[in-house]
Amino acid sequence: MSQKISLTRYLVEQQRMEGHIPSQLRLLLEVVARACKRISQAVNKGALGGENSILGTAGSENVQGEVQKKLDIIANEVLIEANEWGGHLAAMASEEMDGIYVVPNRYPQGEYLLLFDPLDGSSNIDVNVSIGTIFSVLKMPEDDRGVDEGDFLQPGRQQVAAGYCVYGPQTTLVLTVGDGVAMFTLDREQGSFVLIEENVRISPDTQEFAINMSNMRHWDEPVRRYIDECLAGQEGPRGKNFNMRWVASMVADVHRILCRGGIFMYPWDKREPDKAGKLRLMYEANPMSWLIEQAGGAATNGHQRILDIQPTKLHERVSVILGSKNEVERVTGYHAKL
Ligand code: P6P
Repeated sequence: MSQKISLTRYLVEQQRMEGHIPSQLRLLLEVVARACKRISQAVNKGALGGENSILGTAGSENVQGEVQKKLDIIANEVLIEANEWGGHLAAMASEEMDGIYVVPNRYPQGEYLLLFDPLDGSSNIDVNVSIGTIFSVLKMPEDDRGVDEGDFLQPGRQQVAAGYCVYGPQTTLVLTVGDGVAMFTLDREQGSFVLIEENVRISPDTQEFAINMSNMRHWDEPVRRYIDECLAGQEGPRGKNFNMRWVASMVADVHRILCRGGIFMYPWDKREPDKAGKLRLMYEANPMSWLIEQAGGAATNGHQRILDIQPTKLHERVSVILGSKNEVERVTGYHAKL
């Protein structure tokens, strides 16, 4: 039987043999993985908590103006508590927190910045559909002044690690440190993440698109053209039929694309023209775009590579078109013809 490789062993090998990651980053990623295990346990409880059920809303809103679910707050607290004392981080940023969280003085400060969406797709929590944690790691800029929000405003190409943990039929952690994409599934009997796939590759072509079709009347022309052509099927200009999926949980849609190809789009639309898009650049689009590129796919905002976008705000939003390279390039090309 082939020997099971744990996340710990994979990271030690990335540190020792590939020279890809220093020990501080390896240790940080181990802590994030342990936090995801704890979140997975909380998610799996569902309504079993009785009157202390972790389902339902927390009666508050986050900085995005979105109603917070109890699990959004629980997951955020788990990630903060797990990561603040280890000495790897200078600060953290979360979809669920207005400002950055600077590591308290009582703990040693490290050289990394951790950003996360603690529980992406939380509208699916109460109906038992896959959700997930998305994380991104940046290095502190090289200077000796204290950490502030400006230190986080780095383009996605500066990431040193990125990944997500999807809480679905399996709890699977997907990670890149710049040496391709590896997938690890949680072995609950062992209590550890076990390598199931490394060097994940996405086919450059696909017949499957993911978009929220209910927004069709609000889309810009290039997106409408692309989807209309997909819907025209083999009698249309594409000469092939397409399938559609939309989980309304980015982690689940991106995981499917990493597993079998596809294109995911959450484009700008005219409902709120001043907003670049719905999804957040720093802790959703950037980590997912790096994973997709590391697996041979592409990710743009319709006009430029997402990883080259220079952020101006921590909770900046962005239009997202990512997945199978040839399809992303086609949609981006339609935008260029505007
Ligand atoms: P809609 C979840 O709230 C999320 O941020 C992404 O995970 C998901 O792809 C998208 O929003 C779903 O948006 O408008 O379809 O509910």
